[in-house]
Amino acid sequence: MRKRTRYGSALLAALVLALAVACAQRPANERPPDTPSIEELARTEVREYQGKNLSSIADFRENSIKGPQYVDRDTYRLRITGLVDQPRSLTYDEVLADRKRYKKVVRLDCVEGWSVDIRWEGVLVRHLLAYAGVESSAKTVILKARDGYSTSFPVDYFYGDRDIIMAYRMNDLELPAERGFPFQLVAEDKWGYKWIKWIEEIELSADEGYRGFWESRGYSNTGDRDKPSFGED
Ligand SMILES: Nc1nc2c(c(=O)[nH]1)N[C@H]1C(S)=C(S)[C@@H](COP(=O)(O)O)O[C@H]1N2
Ligand SMILES: [Mo]
Repeated sequence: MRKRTRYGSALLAALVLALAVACAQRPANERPPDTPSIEELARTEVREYQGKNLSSIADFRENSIKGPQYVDRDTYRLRITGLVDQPRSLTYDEVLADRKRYKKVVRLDCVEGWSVDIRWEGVLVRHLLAYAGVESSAKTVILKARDGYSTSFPVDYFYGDRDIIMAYRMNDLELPAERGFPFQLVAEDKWGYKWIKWIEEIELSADEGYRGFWESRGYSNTGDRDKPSFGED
């Protein structure tokens, strides 16, 4: 009797362990079972701001290099690395905590010929940079994502006239997985491929020649929306 109980609890422990391992190893591109679809979420989004229509979260064409990434809120960390005074690793809540929230309507233009006007809410990238302390030798901000995607900007881009934000909400909804949860860069004045989703690292670098995923495949490194997206620089 006692033996059987012990056997039973060992089996239970093994099952729990197997389950834990299975969960921990769920690939980020595997959709968790209880995830609402974009269409379901779209029923609760805000579609108007100051008398102007906004696009829907469902109007984007999903064409990410590895499909949507399902990032776990609890284990997520945003790392700020490289040429900084103090490398940082922030939880989702820490990124949002005590930081001023910025809201603005900004259009995303994809090089494939579609656009969306969305009301974004996020934190200022330069506040995050200041939190780590940018060294004077840093010239480039390289952003890296869960799917292996990356893109980059001169440090100055984040200190210009525009308040460049990293968004965690769109149209008054938390960013859905397909749209880059937890964070997407709102890269104003830049082509859509500069709007990196699922950001998990912000690296400060001295390498002014760095090229991200599409940039190293022929797309413009500056990615200015008023210039051709292919070739040029
Ligand atoms: N991590 C990551 N971010 C990404 C991409 C990607 O493949 N991976 N695609 C980019 C492109 S080309 C566009 S147009 C915008 C919007 O893409 P979506 O419509 O797939 O959301 O996300 C950008 N950010
Ligand atoms: Mo794009």
